[in-house]
Amino acid sequence: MKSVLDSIAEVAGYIWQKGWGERNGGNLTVNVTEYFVDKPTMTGERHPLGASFPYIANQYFYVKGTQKRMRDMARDPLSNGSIIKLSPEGDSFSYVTQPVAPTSELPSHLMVQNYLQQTGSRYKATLHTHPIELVALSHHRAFLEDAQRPNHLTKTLWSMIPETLAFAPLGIGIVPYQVPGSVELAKATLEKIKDYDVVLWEKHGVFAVGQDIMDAFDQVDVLNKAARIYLDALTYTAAHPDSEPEGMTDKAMLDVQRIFKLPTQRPC
Ligand code: 2HA
Ligand code: ZN
Repeated sequence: MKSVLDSIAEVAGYIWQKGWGERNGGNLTVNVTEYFVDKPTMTGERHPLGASFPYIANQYFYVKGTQKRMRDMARDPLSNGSIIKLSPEGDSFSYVTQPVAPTSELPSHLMVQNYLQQTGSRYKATLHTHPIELVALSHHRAFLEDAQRPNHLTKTLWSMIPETLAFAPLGIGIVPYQVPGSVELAKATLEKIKDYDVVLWEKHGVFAVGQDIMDAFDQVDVLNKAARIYLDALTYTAAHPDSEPEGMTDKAMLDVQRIFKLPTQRPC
Protein backbone atom coordinates (compact mmCIF):
# COMPACT_ATOMS: atom_id res chain seq x y z
CA MET A 1 0.00 0.00 0.00
CA LYS A 2 2.86 2.39 0.75
CA SER A 3 4.19 2.03 -2.79
CA VAL A 4 0.70 2.85 -4.19
CA LEU A 5 0.52 6.00 -2.04
CA ASP A 6 4.07 6.91 -3.11
CA SER A 7 3.17 6.65 -6.80
CA ILE A 8 -0.05 8.65 -6.25
CA ALA A 9 2.07 11.37 -4.61
CA GLU A 10 4.64 11.19 -7.44
CA VAL A 11 1.97 11.56 -10.15
CA ALA A 12 0.26 14.42 -8.27
CA GLY A 13 3.64 16.21 -8.22
CA TYR A 14 4.17 15.71 -11.97
CA ILE A 15 0.66 17.04 -12.70
CA TRP A 16 1.36 20.19 -10.69
CA GLN A 17 4.80 20.67 -12.31
CA LYS A 18 3.31 20.31 -15.80
CA GLY A 19 0.69 22.98 -15.11
CA TRP A 20 -2.13 20.47 -15.53
CA GLY A 21 -3.44 20.90 -11.97
CA GLU A 22 -4.22 24.54 -11.21
CA ARG A 23 -5.77 25.09 -7.75
CA ASN A 24 -7.92 21.98 -7.04
CA GLY A 25 -8.03 20.94 -10.72
CA GLY A 26 -8.01 17.23 -11.49
CA ASN A 27 -8.68 14.14 -9.43
CA LEU A 28 -7.96 10.42 -9.33
CA THR A 29 -9.00 7.10 -7.85
CA VAL A 30 -7.08 3.84 -7.39
CA ASN A 31 -8.66 0.49 -6.55
CA VAL A 32 -6.63 -0.70 -3.53
CA THR A 33 -8.83 -3.66 -2.54
CA GLU A 34 -5.93 -6.11 -2.83
CA TYR A 35 -4.22 -4.40 0.15
CA PHE A 36 -7.26 -4.30 2.46
CA VAL A 37 -8.71 -7.67 3.31
CA ASP A 38 -11.55 -7.01 5.80
CA LYS A 39 -10.07 -3.78 7.11
CA PRO A 40 -12.55 -2.13 9.52
CA THR A 41 -13.94 1.30 8.60
CA MET A 42 -13.38 4.28 10.94
CA THR A 43 -16.93 4.79 12.23
CA GLY A 44 -19.10 2.62 10.02
CA GLU A 45 -21.09 5.72 9.07
CA ARG A 46 -22.42 5.33 5.53
CA HIS A 47 -22.37 8.14 2.98
CA PRO A 48 -24.87 7.61 0.14
CA LEU A 49 -23.48 7.64 -3.41
CA GLY A 50 -26.80 8.41 -5.11
CA ALA A 51 -26.34 5.41 -7.41
CA SER A 52 -25.43 1.77 -7.12
CA PHE A 53 -22.12 0.25 -8.26
CA PRO A 54 -22.65 -3.50 -7.77
CA TYR A 55 -19.34 -4.69 -9.26
CA ILE A 56 -17.29 -2.66 -6.77
CA ALA A 57 -19.42 -3.45 -3.69
CA ASN A 58 -17.18 -4.07 -0.63
CA GLN A 59 -14.12 -2.77 -2.50
CA TYR A 60 -11.58 -0.18 -1.33
CA PHE A 61 -10.44 2.93 -3.21
CA TYR A 62 -8.01 5.76 -2.69
CA VAL A 63 -9.97 8.88 -3.73
CA LYS A 64 -8.66 12.44 -4.03
CA GLY A 65 -10.52 14.92 -1.82
CA THR A 66 -12.81 17.62 -3.18
CA GLN A 67 -11.22 21.10 -3.21
CA LYS A 68 -7.81 19.54 -2.51
CA ARG A 69 -4.77 20.54 -4.50
CA MET A 70 -2.55 18.18 -6.51
CA ARG A 71 0.53 20.00 -5.21
CA ASP A 72 -0.54 19.26 -1.61
CA MET A 73 -1.38 15.65 -2.48
CA ALA A 74 2.19 15.28 -3.72
CA ARG A 75 3.39 15.87 -0.14
CA ASP A 76 0.62 14.13 1.77
CA PRO A 77 -1.88 11.92 -0.10
CA LEU A 78 -3.77 10.85 3.04
CA SER A 79 -4.57 14.44 4.14
CA ASN A 80 -5.74 15.40 0.64
CA GLY A 81 -7.70 12.27 -0.12
CA SER A 82 -8.85 9.19 1.73
CA ILE A 83 -9.37 5.48 1.43
CA ILE A 84 -13.04 4.55 1.28
CA LYS A 85 -14.85 1.20 1.36
CA LEU A 86 -18.07 0.67 -0.58
CA SER A 87 -21.03 -0.92 1.20
CA PRO A 88 -22.18 -4.49 0.42
CA GLU A 89 -24.93 -2.95 -1.74
CA GLY A 90 -22.40 -0.70 -3.57
CA ASP A 91 -24.59 2.36 -3.02
CA SER A 92 -22.76 4.09 -0.13
CA PHE A 93 -19.27 4.30 1.30
CA SER A 94 -17.49 4.56 4.64
CA TYR A 95 -14.09 6.06 5.39
CA VAL A 96 -11.22 3.69 6.18
CA THR A 97 -8.75 6.52 6.80
CA GLN A 98 -9.22 10.08 8.11
CA PRO A 99 -12.40 11.41 6.38
CA VAL A 100 -11.74 13.72 3.41
CA ALA A 101 -14.87 14.26 1.27
CA PRO A 102 -14.34 12.76 -2.21
CA THR A 103 -13.79 14.62 -5.49
CA SER A 104 -16.67 16.25 -7.38
CA GLU A 105 -15.95 13.89 -10.28
CA LEU A 106 -16.72 10.80 -8.16
CA PRO A 107 -19.60 9.74 -10.51
CA SER A 108 -17.21 9.39 -13.48
CA HIS A 109 -14.52 7.64 -11.45
CA LEU A 110 -16.84 5.09 -9.80
CA MET A 111 -18.87 4.41 -12.93
CA VAL A 112 -15.66 3.59 -14.78
CA GLN A 113 -14.16 1.60 -11.85
CA ASN A 114 -17.43 -0.39 -11.72
CA TYR A 115 -17.14 -1.12 -15.46
CA LEU A 116 -13.49 -2.21 -15.12
CA GLN A 117 -14.41 -4.77 -12.43
CA GLN A 118 -17.48 -5.89 -14.40
CA THR A 119 -15.27 -6.72 -17.39
CA GLY A 120 -12.57 -8.44 -15.31
CA SER A 121 -9.97 -5.81 -16.23
CA ARG A 122 -6.69 -5.58 -14.35
CA TYR A 123 -6.84 -1.79 -14.72
CA LYS A 124 -6.94 -0.21 -11.26
CA ALA A 125 -6.53 3.55 -11.76
CA THR A 126 -8.59 6.44 -13.13
CA LEU A 127 -7.20 9.94 -13.64
CA HIS A 128 -8.80 13.27 -14.56
CA THR A 129 -6.50 16.20 -15.32
CA HIS A 130 -6.31 19.43 -17.39
CA PRO A 131 -3.37 18.95 -19.85
CA ILE A 132 -2.87 22.28 -21.58
CA GLU A 133 -2.23 21.35 -25.22
CA LEU A 134 -4.92 18.65 -25.46
CA VAL A 135 -7.50 21.03 -23.96
CA ALA A 136 -6.37 23.71 -26.44
CA LEU A 137 -7.06 21.35 -29.36
CA SER A 138 -10.51 20.58 -27.91
CA HIS A 139 -11.48 24.16 -28.81
CA HIS A 140 -11.21 23.34 -32.53
CA ARG A 141 -14.33 21.92 -34.16
CA ALA A 142 -12.26 19.87 -36.64
CA PHE A 143 -11.02 17.69 -33.78
CA LEU A 144 -14.41 17.31 -32.11
CA GLU A 145 -16.60 16.13 -34.96
CA ASP A 146 -15.79 12.45 -34.94
CA ALA A 147 -18.68 11.61 -37.28
CA GLN A 148 -17.33 13.73 -40.15
CA ARG A 149 -13.63 12.88 -39.75
CA PRO A 150 -13.48 9.72 -37.62
CA ASN A 151 -10.56 9.74 -35.20
CA HIS A 152 -9.09 12.91 -36.73
CA LEU A 153 -7.53 13.94 -33.41
CA THR A 154 -6.11 10.46 -32.76
CA LYS A 155 -4.58 10.28 -36.25
CA THR A 156 -3.11 13.79 -35.97
CA LEU A 157 -1.49 12.92 -32.63
CA TRP A 158 -0.25 9.50 -33.73
CA SER A 159 1.39 11.07 -36.80
CA MET A 160 3.60 13.41 -34.77
CA ILE A 161 6.16 10.85 -33.52
CA PRO A 162 6.14 7.02 -33.66
CA GLU A 163 6.13 6.77 -29.85
CA THR A 164 2.65 8.27 -29.61
CA LEU A 165 1.19 5.33 -31.50
CA ALA A 166 3.42 2.85 -29.66
CA PHE A 167 2.51 4.04 -26.15
CA ALA A 168 -1.07 5.23 -26.69
CA PRO A 169 -2.14 2.55 -29.19
CA LEU A 170 -5.87 2.97 -28.52
CA GLY A 171 -5.72 6.72 -29.29
CA ILE A 172 -8.02 9.29 -27.71
CA GLY A 173 -11.84 9.44 -27.63
CA ILE A 174 -13.92 12.60 -27.63
CA VAL A 175 -16.58 13.36 -25.01
CA PRO A 176 -18.73 16.39 -25.99
CA TYR A 177 -18.95 19.17 -23.39
CA GLN A 178 -20.96 18.39 -20.24
CA VAL A 179 -21.15 20.10 -16.84
CA PRO A 180 -18.20 19.11 -14.60
CA GLY A 181 -19.11 16.54 -11.95
CA SER A 182 -22.42 15.64 -13.65
CA VAL A 183 -23.89 12.18 -14.11
CA GLU A 184 -24.27 13.04 -17.83
CA LEU A 185 -20.49 13.56 -18.05
CA ALA A 186 -19.93 10.27 -16.20
CA LYS A 187 -22.24 8.35 -18.57
CA ALA A 188 -20.66 9.83 -21.70
CA THR A 189 -17.19 9.06 -20.28
CA LEU A 190 -18.14 5.44 -19.57
CA GLU A 191 -19.34 4.92 -23.15
CA LYS A 192 -16.08 6.23 -24.65
CA ILE A 193 -13.72 4.59 -22.14
CA LYS A 194 -14.94 1.20 -23.40
CA ASP A 195 -12.91 1.85 -26.57
CA TYR A 196 -10.14 4.20 -25.42
CA ASP A 197 -7.75 4.39 -22.46
CA VAL A 198 -7.82 8.21 -22.65
CA VAL A 199 -10.82 10.40 -23.49
CA LEU A 200 -10.85 14.16 -24.04
CA TRP A 201 -13.52 16.12 -22.18
CA GLU A 202 -14.29 18.95 -24.63
CA LYS A 203 -13.04 22.34 -23.36
CA HIS A 204 -12.20 20.84 -19.94
CA GLY A 205 -9.57 18.09 -19.66
CA VAL A 206 -8.97 14.37 -20.06
CA PHE A 207 -10.10 11.22 -18.27
CA ALA A 208 -7.76 8.22 -18.42
CA VAL A 209 -7.61 4.66 -17.16
CA GLY A 210 -4.49 2.60 -16.49
CA GLN A 211 -3.18 -0.54 -14.85
CA ASP A 212 -1.86 1.79 -12.15
CA ILE A 213 -1.79 5.56 -11.71
CA MET A 214 1.62 5.94 -13.41
CA ASP A 215 0.32 4.08 -16.48
CA ALA A 216 -2.73 6.38 -16.71
CA PHE A 217 -0.47 9.45 -16.33
CA ASP A 218 2.03 8.19 -18.95
CA GLN A 219 -0.65 7.74 -21.58
CA VAL A 220 -1.95 11.28 -21.05
CA ASP A 221 1.63 12.58 -21.10
CA VAL A 222 2.43 10.80 -24.38
CA LEU A 223 -0.72 12.16 -26.09
CA ASN A 224 -0.21 15.66 -24.70
CA LYS A 225 3.41 15.67 -25.92
CA ALA A 226 2.14 14.96 -29.44
CA ALA A 227 -0.41 17.80 -29.12
CA ARG A 228 2.43 20.09 -28.04
CA ILE A 229 4.56 19.13 -31.07
CA TYR A 230 1.59 19.71 -33.38
CA LEU A 231 0.94 23.18 -31.93
CA ASP A 232 4.67 24.03 -32.07
CA ALA A 233 4.79 22.96 -35.75
CA LEU A 234 1.79 25.22 -36.41
CA THR A 235 3.69 28.27 -35.15
CA TYR A 236 5.91 27.85 -38.26
CA THR A 237 2.76 27.64 -40.40
CA ALA A 238 1.67 30.99 -38.95
CA ALA A 239 4.79 32.59 -40.47
CA HIS A 240 4.80 30.39 -43.62
CA PRO A 241 1.13 29.76 -44.50
CA ASP A 242 2.03 27.48 -47.44
CA SER A 243 3.77 25.01 -45.07
CA GLU A 244 1.49 22.70 -43.03
CA PRO A 245 2.86 20.15 -40.50
CA GLU A 246 3.29 16.96 -42.58
CA GLY A 247 2.74 14.25 -40.00
CA MET A 248 3.98 10.69 -40.56
CA THR A 249 2.41 8.99 -43.58
CA ASP A 250 -0.36 6.39 -43.16
CA LYS A 251 2.13 3.77 -44.32
CA ALA A 252 4.71 4.78 -41.71
CA MET A 253 2.04 4.50 -39.03
CA LEU A 254 0.84 1.10 -40.27
CA ASP A 255 4.46 -0.08 -40.16
CA VAL A 256 4.73 0.94 -36.50
CA GLN A 257 1.46 -0.88 -35.73
CA ARG A 258 2.67 -4.03 -37.50
CA ILE A 259 6.30 -4.12 -36.35
CA PHE A 260 5.47 -3.46 -32.69
CA LYS A 261 2.32 -5.69 -32.80
CA LEU A 262 0.28 -2.96 -31.11
CA PRO A 263 -3.06 -3.88 -29.51
CA THR A 264 -6.24 -2.43 -31.04
CA GLN A 265 -8.27 -3.17 -27.88
CA ARG A 266 -7.58 -2.78 -24.16
CA PRO A 267 -5.81 -5.92 -22.90
CA CYS A 268 -7.68 -7.69 -20.07
O1 2HA B 1 -11.29 18.60 -9.21
O2 2HA B 1 -11.09 19.19 -12.11
O3 2HA B 1 -13.50 18.65 -13.04
C1 2HA B 1 -11.80 19.65 -9.92
C2 2HA B 1 -12.01 19.29 -11.33
C3 2HA B 1 -13.40 19.05 -11.73
ZN1 ZN C 1 -11.65 19.10 -14.19
